[in-house]
Amino acid sequence: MTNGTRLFIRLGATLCALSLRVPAASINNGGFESGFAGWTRADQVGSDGTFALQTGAVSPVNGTAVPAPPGGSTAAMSDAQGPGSHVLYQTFMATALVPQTVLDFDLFIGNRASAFFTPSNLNFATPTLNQQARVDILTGGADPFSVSTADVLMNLFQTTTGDALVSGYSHHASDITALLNGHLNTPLTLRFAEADNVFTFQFAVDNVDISGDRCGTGGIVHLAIGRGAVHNCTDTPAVRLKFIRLKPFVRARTSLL
Ligand SMILES: [Ca+2]
Repeated sequence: MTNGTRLFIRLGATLCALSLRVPAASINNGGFESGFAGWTRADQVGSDGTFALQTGAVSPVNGTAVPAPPGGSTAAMSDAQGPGSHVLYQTFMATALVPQTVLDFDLFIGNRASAFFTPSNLNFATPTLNQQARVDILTGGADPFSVSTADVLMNLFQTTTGDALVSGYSHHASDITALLNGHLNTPLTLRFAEADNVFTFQFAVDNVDISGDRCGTGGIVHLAIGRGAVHNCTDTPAVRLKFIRLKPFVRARTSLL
C-alpha cells in the first residue's frame, strides 16, 4: 500500500448510496475561536449586556461559575447585570441540492431566576415576564428579534416552563435537509436569542456546524484517502469497500466486517 493509492470507504449500518461531502451550506467560525467573525450581534434598545466571548469557567460580566466552552477555548455567552434581549445570528445559504444535512450546536442554559417565562416575543421591555432562550432559522431578511410564524422557518430549540434552570452544555442536532432543499439560493438566518427581565440569564453556544455528508438511511459516509482520515464516523460500519488501486482503473472488493 502506498500513499494516495488506496481508498477506504466505510458505509454506515445500512449500505447507502455513496455520496461525498457536499459543502452546499456552511457556518463560518461556528466555534467562536475567531471571535465573532462571521456573526452579527444585536441587543434590543435599552438592554443591558450582550453576547460576549466567554473563556474559562466564569461568565463574562457577572463572573458566575459556568461550564468551560466545550470546543476550543471560547464560546459565545449572553450575560448582563440588568434586563435585556440579545440575539446572535449568521446568514447561510444552500446553492445546490444537499444530501441529508444536519445542523449541530452545543448550548448552555444559565437561568438564575426561579422559572422560565416564555411569551411569544423577545421583548424584555414590557410588564410581561420574559425569561427565555430559543434558536431558530429565520427567513434571510427577517427582523432578528422576530418570532413571527411568517419569519420563523424552523424552531431548533426553545426553553419551556419546567426545564432545568441551569444545565451543562447539551448537544443539539437538527435535520435541515428539507429546509435547505426547499430554499435553494435563498439566504437563511440562524438565530440564537435570549430575553430576560426577571433575573440574570446566561445563554451560551459553541460548536455550531453543518454536516452535509450523511446518508439518507442514517449512516455516515467515511472517506479516507491515503493515511489521512477526512471525517470521523460514529456508526458501526457493516460493509467495507476497499479500492485497491487507482490505476489503470479502480478495482473494488467488498467484505463484511
Ligand atoms: Ca469554541
